[in-house]
Amino acid sequence: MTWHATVLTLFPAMFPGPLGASLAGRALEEGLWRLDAHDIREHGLGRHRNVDDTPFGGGAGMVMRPDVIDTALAAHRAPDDARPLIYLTPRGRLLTQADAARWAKGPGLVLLCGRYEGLDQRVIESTGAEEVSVGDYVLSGGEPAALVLLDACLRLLPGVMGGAGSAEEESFTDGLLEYPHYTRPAEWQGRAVPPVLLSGDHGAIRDWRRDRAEDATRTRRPDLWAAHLSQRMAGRRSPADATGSVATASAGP
Ligand code: 6GU
Repeated sequence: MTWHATVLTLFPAMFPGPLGASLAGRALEEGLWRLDAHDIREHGLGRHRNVDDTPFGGGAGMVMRPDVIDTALAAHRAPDDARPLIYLTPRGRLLTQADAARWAKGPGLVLLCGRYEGLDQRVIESTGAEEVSVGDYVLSGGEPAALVLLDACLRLLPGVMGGAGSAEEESFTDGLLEYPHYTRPAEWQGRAVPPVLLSGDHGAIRDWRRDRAEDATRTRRPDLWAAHLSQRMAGRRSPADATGSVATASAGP
């Protein structure tokens, strides 16, 4: 089965949006993945197709009604649908590369995009939707976040990228920011390319790139650097240590 994304939104015209261009767009045309964006308003109530109401307890903004969301979900997601249901919200846990890798291996995703102040809490709970955020800033709705999440998954699908971003390269920069890149001309506006890159010494180039990746991570992203270091230490530890038994000396450098 082809990887299938279903999006529930008040703005279906935002899809595929930027994903219709470039590699994901080509892959969509080739049938390597499938996208259905549905308008939640089609399930709105009354003559005005209302989807939201004022918050109990007062306050600013509007809240999307649980009954409307539930009906929209039921219409576009079969009871036996194995795809994870994700609600895009700045209250969610932060999206990671590991999420994208896991979801890319699965059958696809159902993405629920909120507007206004968000969804009634009860329908989040009753559907078991996973709440995901794409960063610590506030967007006007979940749609751009859904596009970001989809892009992160799509580039990992077989055949979507032309074999670029190979497994070797990913393990080389495992948990690190990328090293800087250079191309012709070798000198430009008085700036030379680092000489090692012109040396033809592939061992030295590998070491230089590794150093630059580590430096960048340490200085720009101390959070990633700390995670990388603890991963590195865990990798050196024996399986017995990982289970919490008494520490023994680890082997090797
Ligand atoms: Cl998923 N939604 C909105 N509205 N804002 C966000 C977000 C999501 N992730 C970061 N900011």
